[in-house]
Amino acid sequence: MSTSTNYRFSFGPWNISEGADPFGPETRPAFPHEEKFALYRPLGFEGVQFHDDDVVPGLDDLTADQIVAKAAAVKAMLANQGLVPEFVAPRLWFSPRTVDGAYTANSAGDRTYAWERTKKCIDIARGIGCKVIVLWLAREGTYIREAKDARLAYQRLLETINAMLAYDPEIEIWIEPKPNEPTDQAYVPTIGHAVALAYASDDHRRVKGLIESAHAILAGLDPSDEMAFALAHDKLGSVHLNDQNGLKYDQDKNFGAANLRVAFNQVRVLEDAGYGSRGEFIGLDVKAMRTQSGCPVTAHLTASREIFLHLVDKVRAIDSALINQFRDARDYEAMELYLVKHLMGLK
Ligand code: 3MF
Ligand code: MG
Repeated sequence: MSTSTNYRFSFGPWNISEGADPFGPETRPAFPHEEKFALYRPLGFEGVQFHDDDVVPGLDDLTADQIVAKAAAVKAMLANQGLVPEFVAPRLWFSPRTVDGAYTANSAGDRTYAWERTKKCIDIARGIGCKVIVLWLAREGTYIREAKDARLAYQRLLETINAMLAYDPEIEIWIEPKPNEPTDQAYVPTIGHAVALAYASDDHRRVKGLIESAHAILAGLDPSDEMAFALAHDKLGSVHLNDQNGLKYDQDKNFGAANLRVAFNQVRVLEDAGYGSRGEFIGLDVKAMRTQSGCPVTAHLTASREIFLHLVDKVRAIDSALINQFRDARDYEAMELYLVKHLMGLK
């Protein structure tokens, strides 16, 4: 069943980047961070995804008062621009104190740093009027299995989630699973792992997931089935739509650019579930190609949004009576031909 959701879109300021990769430096000048926010509305975006230090740069070196003051200024800026903060994520992968992970680090001192940083992240979210913390558990995993006690690591993740729920009774936590990169193996590789953690927590209604297309593909899974699983549990907080060309480094390609049918199915699953009707965002996490010149680069954002909206039209134009006939007859060959021709714009 198709809905008529009016989708609203979000991205994070890191999506306007300078083209550096592990093998080479920036290829474009930096566009000033504070000026990125004026781009959102004209590009068709309303929601801003934040890392904690996108709101308060250098927060490790600031006092609590300084952090509160900066968050208040960002809140006012967002209001002026007509923007909504979608979530704040603690950047727990950059510091020398998170080299071996954050909540699952073997070092008690590093775990303490991670918790202090997480509380600051929650304070920042509160300061900008946002009730969602996203946990991309970047370094919660291992390069070699023997490095950590994996059972203990899961307990530590659960303890952290419970401590966050208790620290602020109003926040939701959305876990963004990813199977690898930067670690060899991550502890929360799929939405199933995230949902298990949610149900084990002290208040599962406040623990959900954020599914990134590329991360699901890296786990060898179909993003649309991952989304459907989360939706079946009412645990799809948001999405990071993008694309990924096979099992290689996390590419964050434009939505639909590598596999249109996989993208179509994500849109179909979201549409069928009425995703977005309660204000959920269509979040993008897409990276401009290194070869692209200009400053700021935004074509990858508008392209991904445009492709999403075209796919919404495609989903709404499906002949569902015909699909049901094919299902009843168990004629999936005919169903597939119909769908591929539909995607190609053929009758
Ligand atoms: C890593 C990611 C991250 C997260 C972001 C918000 C750079 O693969 O997808 O984007 O989405 O940190 O949690
Ligand atoms: Mg992401």
